[in-house]
Amino acid sequence: METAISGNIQGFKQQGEALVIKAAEAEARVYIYSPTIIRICLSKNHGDTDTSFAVIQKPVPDFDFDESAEFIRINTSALKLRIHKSPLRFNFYTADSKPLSEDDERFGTTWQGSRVITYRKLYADEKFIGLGEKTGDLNRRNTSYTNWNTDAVDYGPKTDPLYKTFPFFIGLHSGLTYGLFLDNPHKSYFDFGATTDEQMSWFGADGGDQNYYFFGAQGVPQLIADYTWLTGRMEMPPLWSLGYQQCRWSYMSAAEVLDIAKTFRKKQIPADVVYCDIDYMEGFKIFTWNKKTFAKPKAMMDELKAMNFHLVTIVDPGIKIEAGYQQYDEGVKNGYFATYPNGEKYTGYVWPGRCHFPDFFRDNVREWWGAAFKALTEVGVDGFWNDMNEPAAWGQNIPWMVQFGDKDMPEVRNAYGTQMARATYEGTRKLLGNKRPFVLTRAAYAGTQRYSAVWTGDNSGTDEHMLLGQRLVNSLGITGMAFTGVDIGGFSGNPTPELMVRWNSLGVYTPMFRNHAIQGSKMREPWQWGSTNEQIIKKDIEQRYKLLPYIYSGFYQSHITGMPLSRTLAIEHPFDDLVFDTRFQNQFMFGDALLVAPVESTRLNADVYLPPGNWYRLNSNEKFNGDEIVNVAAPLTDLPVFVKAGSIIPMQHIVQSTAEKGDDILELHIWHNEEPGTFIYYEDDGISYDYQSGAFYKREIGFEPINRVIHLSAAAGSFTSKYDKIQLVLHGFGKVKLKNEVFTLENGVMEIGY
Ligand code: MIG
Repeated sequence: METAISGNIQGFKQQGEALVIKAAEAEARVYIYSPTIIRICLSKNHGDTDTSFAVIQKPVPDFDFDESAEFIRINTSALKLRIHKSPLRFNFYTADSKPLSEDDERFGTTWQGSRVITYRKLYADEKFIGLGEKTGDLNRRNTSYTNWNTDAVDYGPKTDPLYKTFPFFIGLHSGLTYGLFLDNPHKSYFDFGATTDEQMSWFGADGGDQNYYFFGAQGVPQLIADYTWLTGRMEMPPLWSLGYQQCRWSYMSAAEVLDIAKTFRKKQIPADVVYCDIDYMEGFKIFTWNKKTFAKPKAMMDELKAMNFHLVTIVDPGIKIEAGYQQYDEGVKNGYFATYPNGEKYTGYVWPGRCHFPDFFRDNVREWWGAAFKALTEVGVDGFWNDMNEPAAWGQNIPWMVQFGDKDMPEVRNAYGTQMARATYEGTRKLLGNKRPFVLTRAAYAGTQRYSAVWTGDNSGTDEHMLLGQRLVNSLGITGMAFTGVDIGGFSGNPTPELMVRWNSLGVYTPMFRNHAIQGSKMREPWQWGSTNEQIIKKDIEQRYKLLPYIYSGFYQSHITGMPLSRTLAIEHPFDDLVFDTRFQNQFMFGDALLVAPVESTRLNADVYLPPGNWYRLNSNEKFNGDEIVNVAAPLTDLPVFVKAGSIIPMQHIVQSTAEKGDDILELHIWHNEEPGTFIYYEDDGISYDYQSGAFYKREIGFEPINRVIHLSAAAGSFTSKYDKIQLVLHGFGKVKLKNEVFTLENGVMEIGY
């Protein structure tokens, strides 16, 4: 096959929002989205429509450029783009002309048949982070990846691809940061210097346009903010979904589901959510209830509700081929299923047997699918778990000619999961009125944060998986997915009691805290591990509930800026080599204040890298100087968690579920530092969309060591806090008069001296 290297420019002109550049092999279109975001779309044949599953913003209407003999020059306030004319190359610089990212001078963008690849210059000290749910190390230098959403049963620490596609990475070199998002759902490739002799980095896809967004903001948080501005941010999640979630494949009957919920309440172990995996259905038919084992779903739901439990039910895309089954009949009648080019419906085998698959790429199919959730919402279900949407069928190999929307399978496979999650979200959002649905999906493409949370699929019950799962969560956070979780305990296999205890303690600091296990495994609920372990797990879950005011405020940050709760240390310290050291690469900040060090269950002490600053151990207040590797005790009762000095953490007293109002007291924990500290506190009803029209409660909390004062700004928003009082809890302040004082919460400015 001949390789076509994009040749010299033949001409260029402004056309609508784009600068259109004609070269021998292709046409390039350049768009500006903001001073720090420039889009390049290279194509041999641009389509008439410009659609994206991910991007929700529009380019600026026009922009200035000029030319020299060698270059077309485009400047924004933050970036310089130099487009080399002969041959066509795209090079990005900072406003003060430092190279950020440049085409490989020799090759630039090339085509081999429909496959398009861009070769880029690799900088000697360049590191890479991102790509979302990808195994491997935090620093992706010298590795390569493929995006092709796959039901990655039994995946290991090196398996690629997994379930999701997030073609966004961040490059770090010379003290500079940049980001690159290849918005192309075809099978795609990223190589971060894995090529022999580290000659280049490269990215591209099997087909479609070389359509990429270049981000030039300085600082990883700024890049995440820009990427999530472009692809959207999550809504506020239902507060109940941040509580403890108990899942299993499967609780086999309504009686068993209720028994699980009752046991949590009896044992006073807080929890908010229980799940129904595939066995609640009649013959695995989506949107049905098993007539024998779940005979009275409404009665079950009423009982669950009375105990303050929410139920999440699973749905798979495969619709059983069975005349008389409503979804099958409707789907056939209206042509809602994916077909072969001759119009015949594609058939695959999954749990129900022979199935057809909804074509979620069509508006009317998504609407139909969304409306069908009535069978679940009408009895009171408000959480919806989307599984098998890579899409997966036994054998996995869907023929490449199967059509979705107006495309063939390989052109859009990577976006199928997102389109299913979107249909689920949009449908249930309508059905639930003003209530927030909780949607959880396994497969996803960039932008899924607008519709759904994600989990990392079928992991295993080993220490290695606990650690790699944390890296997946941290990496998903870089690519806009702030609401993420792993199967705590590991999906397959049986964890040791020690691992189960350790993993639950890490779950406290995971955006979604969900326990799940494969069919046939030993039961996993907190009381299955002996009474001593039960007490430890209970304490950990209680810790989660204490931290909910802090966690919810953290989700508000994700909603407003895209910053995830679980943050690799590389976000704040991109040029600190120790952060990428494989000994410390799993460490992360959980929100602004907490540094968490995951530790295997077999090790009872750990080396922890504390970045510059002062730190306190959360559970003992022991003080540490940062910029140090410290060896600390890591008993199963106390995962190494540190608080950054100067942090403010709002906490509440233990409740059994998020529906409980508790005792009205919001604790304000402050860890002393010489520098002032601030925290944005956010609260709303946790259930409805009223926050979007002003019904929230938000205030800045600060402390100033020089003036010895703690202050709260006046409360913004029309919501009334559920807390009436605040209690100051001061750590590391030495002898002060107000150590545990309680104050009435006022809405105006509050100043408290200490
Ligand atoms: O073929 O619904 O990843 O969480 O329990 C397995 C049964 C299908 C895979 C999911 C897992 C779920 C399981 N599902």
